[in-house]
Amino acid sequence: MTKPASAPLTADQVAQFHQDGYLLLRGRVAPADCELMLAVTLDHLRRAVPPLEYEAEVGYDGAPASLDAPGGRTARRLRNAWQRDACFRDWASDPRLVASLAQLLGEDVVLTLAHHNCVMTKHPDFGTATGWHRDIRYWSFTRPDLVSVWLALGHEDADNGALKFIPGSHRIPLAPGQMDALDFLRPELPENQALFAQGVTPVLERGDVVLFHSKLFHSAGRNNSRDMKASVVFAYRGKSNPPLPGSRSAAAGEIAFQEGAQAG
Ligand SMILES: O=C(O)CCC(=O)C(=O)O
Repeated sequence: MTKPASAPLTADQVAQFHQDGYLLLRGRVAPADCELMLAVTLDHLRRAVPPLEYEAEVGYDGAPASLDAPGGRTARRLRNAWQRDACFRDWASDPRLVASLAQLLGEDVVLTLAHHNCVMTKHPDFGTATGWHRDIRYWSFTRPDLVSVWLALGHEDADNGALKFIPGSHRIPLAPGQMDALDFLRPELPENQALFAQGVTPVLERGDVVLFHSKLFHSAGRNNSRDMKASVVFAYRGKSNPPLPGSRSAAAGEIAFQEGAQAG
C-alpha cells in the first residue's frame, strides 16, 4: 500500500527512533542537491563568507591555539545555513522531511534557527574530535525533546570523524557526577566507559540522513583522511515545545511549518 505523503515514515521507523534515539534514512537527498550544497559550502569556505566558527574558537583538545596559529582559520561550522543560501532552505523545509519530523514529534514542526542551523565541516589535520555529549545541553526549551537532522554531503565513517551514537541513551538516567563542567560524559569513569562500549558508528554516504533525539549521547572523532567532510545540520522542535523566554534558544528566530504546507 502506498504511504500517504503526510506519513513518509513507517510505524517501525517511528518505533525505532523512539527505541534507539536515532533513525537512519539512506539516500534521502538526491545527489544533485547534495552536490549543490557542497559547491556552496566550498565556495563559502574559500571566500570565508561569515558567520564562520573556527576550530580555534571551539577550543577542543588539539585545536589551534588561536586564529593566527597554524591551522587557526580551519572552519568548524558555516553558521546560519538557513540564511546563507536557498539550497539549505530548500532542504530544511523539504515537505517530506517536515512530515517525517511531525511523525516523530507527534505534532506540527518548528525549525529553530538558534541551534545547529549550520554546515559542519571537519578538516584533516586541524579538525578536532567531539566528546560524548547530548545536543540539549546548551538548549533551553520547555521539554528536552527536539530532533537534530544530520545530512551527509559525502562519505562519513570512523576514519574521517563520523558521528558515533549510544543507542537508547536518550532514555537513561544519569548521575550528575558522570558529566564534566561542559556536560561531556567524563571519559575516566568506568560507568561511562561501559556506555562508550555500546557506541555505534553508522557509515554514511552522500545523501544519507540521520534524525536523532536531542538527548541522545553522541561523539565524533578526528578526520584522519585527506579530504574535508561536510554535513548540513538543523534542529526542530514540536509546536507545543517553545524555547524558554529570554534564553539563547529564543533569540534567533524560528520557522514554523504546518502539516502539508510550506514554511510560514
Ligand atoms: O562532528 C563533530 O565533531 C560532532 C558535532 C556534534 O555532535 C555537535 O556539534 O553537536
